[in-house]
Parts: sequence; structure tokens; C-alpha cells
Amino acid sequence: MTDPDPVVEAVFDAVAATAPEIRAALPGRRVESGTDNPSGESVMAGDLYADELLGDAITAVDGVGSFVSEEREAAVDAGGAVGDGAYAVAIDPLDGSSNLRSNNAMGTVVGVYDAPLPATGRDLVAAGYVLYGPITTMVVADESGVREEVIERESIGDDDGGRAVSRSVVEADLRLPEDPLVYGFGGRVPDWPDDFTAYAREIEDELKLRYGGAMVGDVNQVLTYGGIFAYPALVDAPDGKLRLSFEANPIAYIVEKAGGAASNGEIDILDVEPEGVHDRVPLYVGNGELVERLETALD
Ligand code: P6P
Repeated sequence: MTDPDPVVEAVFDAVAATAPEIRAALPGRRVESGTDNPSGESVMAGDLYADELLGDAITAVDGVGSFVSEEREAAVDAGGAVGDGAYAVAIDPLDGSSNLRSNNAMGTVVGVYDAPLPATGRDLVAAGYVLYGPITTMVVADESGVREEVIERESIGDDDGGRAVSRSVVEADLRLPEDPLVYGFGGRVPDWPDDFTAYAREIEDELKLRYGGAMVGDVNQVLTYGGIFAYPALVDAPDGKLRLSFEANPIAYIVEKAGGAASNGEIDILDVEPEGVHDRVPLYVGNGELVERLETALD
């Protein structure tokens, strides 16, 4: 069991500390902000709030050299030499924020890279996500494995009104269940290439549909019950929808550390060489045999 990296721990302490603030702010931020993100997607007020809070908290961590967000065009310099003792942290502040309107699960995705971005997933030293479900949980993966924590506010005494945030490990060794049970595929059937549609038709006869419109919630279903999640290449969008740096790479790192697999349809997601930090990539992630079957189907 390797000792936890103090900078990585400090990053996830910072992420956990913001979670109750972000959750408490969501009811008042269910509206569109009127702006688009660098990927051209409309941004909710909740996205901007989460991005601001997490940006301030993460860039304040000693050992973080730069900060990259789905909501920001360029990296934010946090004052350290990335790759030479400092890390680059990439986040999707509020993944699935469109679920604010329908009050469904969403979350924050975090990747901690030991190299300036854009970088491959092989440069990740840790990754995690916060899931705003009925319970606020945080899944964290590093070289020692994958754990699930419950994040709670705690009153630390009436006199000062201060409130600490607790991180309670509820699963110290999170492993992908061997027998697949659920699947979730993004996009619409008419948008899928024929080879993916044929694969999906097979899977639909074998597994139960669990698709909630937020990657973190859908991947958490796969990690809980076993199965596969995909946001595939589309006929009119061969790179799919999800961003490599702050969605696909962190999720691939987590699921592979938990015993699963992650592919862009041809190679391991973690080997995909990006040109820019906002590059999109098809993502197929979960049970190794189902991912391998998918790669064969797309051959
Ligand atoms: P669709 C959320 O906007 C997101 O980036 C992922 O969290 C999610 O998997 C996907 O897009 C949902 O896309 O097309 O189903 O709305």
C-alpha cells in the first residue's frame, strides 16, 4: 500500500470542501447563464459557480502548478512548475449540469496530471469524481486503488457557527463487479454508426438500461452494478461528445484502477494523444470483455 501523495490528498480535500457549498447553491442556479463554454455548449449558472469555487480552492493548493477547466479556454497558472514537482489539475466542474432542470444526478470530475496539458491519460497520478445524488459521494483513484467516500458537512460547535466537511471512506477497495448488469449509451440511434448500433442491439438484449444523462451518475451505476457506459462516435461527430482531458481520461483512469477497461473504439483511452485540452473523444468504458467486444464490432 503506497502512502498517499500529500498534494493529491490536498487537492481532493479542496474538492470535498467545496462540495456542500456547490450542492447548497444548485437550487438557485438552475438557469442558463447565457454564455457558451469553449466546446460551444450552453453553460448553466451552476457550472460557473462550481468552476469559480473549485478554481479558487484548487489553485490555492501548494503543489498545483496549473488548473484547466471545461468552462475556461486556457489553463490558469497556479504558480508551480508542472512536471517538475507540481501537478496540473483538470476538472469538469459540474458534469451533467443540464440535469439541474430535471433534478437528476450530476457531479464534478477531477484529473491530476504530472505533466502540462494537453497530456495523455498515462500522465495521470490520480483521478476522482464527486456525485451529487441522494447522497454526496466522492470516488478517488490513485496508484493504491479506488475508494468511495461520503462527503458531509459537520457542525463544529455552535459558538463559532463554523462547519467542517468530513470525508468518510465507505468502500476502501472499490472494484468493478465481474458480472455485467447495466448499460448506458449516449446519443440517439439515428446518430449512431451502423456497427455501433449492431453492438448496442446485442447489449440491449443482455443488460438493463441505466442512462441518466450525466456521465458521473451513469459511470457510478457501472462501477456499482457492473456493465458498460458509452458516449460513442456519432455519424456527424466522429469524436463523440466527451472531452478527453477532464471527462474521458479521469473516468478511464478510475475504471481501469477498479479492474475495468476504457477505449476510444480502437485504443486505450489513456493512450490517446490530444492536440488541445478541449479535444473530444468517443468513450466506451466498463467491463473488459464488453469493451473488447465493442472494439471488435467497430473494426
Ligand atoms: P446527452 C453532460 O452534458 C455530458 O457531457 C455527460 O455528462 C453526459 O454523459 C452527456 O453529456 C449526455 O449527453 O446527449 O445524453 O445529453
